[in-house]
Amino acid sequence: MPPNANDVRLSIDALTGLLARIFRRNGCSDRVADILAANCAGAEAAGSFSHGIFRIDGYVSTLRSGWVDGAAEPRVLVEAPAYLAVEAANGFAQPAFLAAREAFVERVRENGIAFLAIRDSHHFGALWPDVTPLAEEGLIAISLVNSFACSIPAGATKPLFGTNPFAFAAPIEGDAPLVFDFATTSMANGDVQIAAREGRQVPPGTGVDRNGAPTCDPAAILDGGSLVPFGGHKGSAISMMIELMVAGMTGGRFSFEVDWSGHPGAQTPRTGQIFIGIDPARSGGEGFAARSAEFVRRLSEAGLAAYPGARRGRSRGGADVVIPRAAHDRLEDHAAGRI
Ligand code: NDP
Ligand code: PYC
Repeated sequence: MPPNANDVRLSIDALTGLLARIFRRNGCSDRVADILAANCAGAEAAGSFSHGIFRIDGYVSTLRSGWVDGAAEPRVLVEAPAYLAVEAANGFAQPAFLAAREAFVERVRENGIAFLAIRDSHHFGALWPDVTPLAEEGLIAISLVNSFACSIPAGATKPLFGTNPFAFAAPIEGDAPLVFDFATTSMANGDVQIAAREGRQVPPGTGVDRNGAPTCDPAAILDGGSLVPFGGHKGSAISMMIELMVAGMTGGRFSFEVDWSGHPGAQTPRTGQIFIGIDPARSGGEGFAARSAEFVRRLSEAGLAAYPGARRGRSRGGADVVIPRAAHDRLEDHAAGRI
């Protein structure tokens, strides 16, 4: 169907190319530009709008502020047979992960399980593009990232945790991997920003204002207020674990240690990221692949129209992306250096 006059339709490849031009113009190496562009275009195409083209202004301002190094060269360190570390050197996390990916997968297959700890990295995207390809290769993958202090632990009074996303991917025999990936706050900070921009209220329970009073006004949450973890003490404990696993384990910053005040315009948290990879072919007993297929068949019988990841996995690759014309023009302006 043709888009209306206020929209622009383009292929994912065309959008990726346009975004890569923006990243290159703002100091990213060709490799980093291509990796970030693919992540961002993929998120936009999949409807993960909080980490799609909405983030481009933030990427540009953070790169221009000098807070992040768009051409950083990650260094991969073998700490133990099944434990790799990556020193991201103040670059983005996705290129740091990809620098270690082959060695990580080798170690997962050799040992049945491996851990990858990335430190001194920035993650400003969705995590599912990091973990889904691992499940497509037959592995189970978990990835965790912390961000910046904008969430009040359950029972506390001040923000300490980040929005701390949690991603999980598992292969399903004969079908798309099962993948979930979400912030451990009531809402991702990006979605609060989008709600504020569009003048929409957020649901009750999303956050508090600067006085600690519950509010549905996204601007009040962003302006001195705070998000809260999802699910009360349960989500709060998961967010707490993510701080420990990501910052504690990697040597990266805790969310409360992120201080970008010396870099006006900086928006990408400088923290870390971890991956746990498991080779389910090593599990004893009945094969995981067959068990997983039976599991999703039962989910369907129980009435679930699509398990998480199925929609995106089954429609992979082909469809065009439709974006508002004003947003597209702004991307072209960024790419041409007019803004
Ligand atoms: P959502 O609350 O939108 O949840 C998304 C996940 O839940 C997806 O895996 C989705 O699967 C699944 N899902 C959604 N609805 C249902 C449902 N009704 N039944 C079953 N599963 C469902 O995610 P968030 O808004 O919290 O996060 C959005 C993105 O933001 C994530 O990709 C996350 O990584 C990213 N993020 C990144 C941060 C960073 O520091 N880099 C910080 C915070 C968030 P499906 O897509 O298949 O429907
Ligand atoms: O949307 O919560 C978010 C977020 C934080 C850092 C990157 N994205």
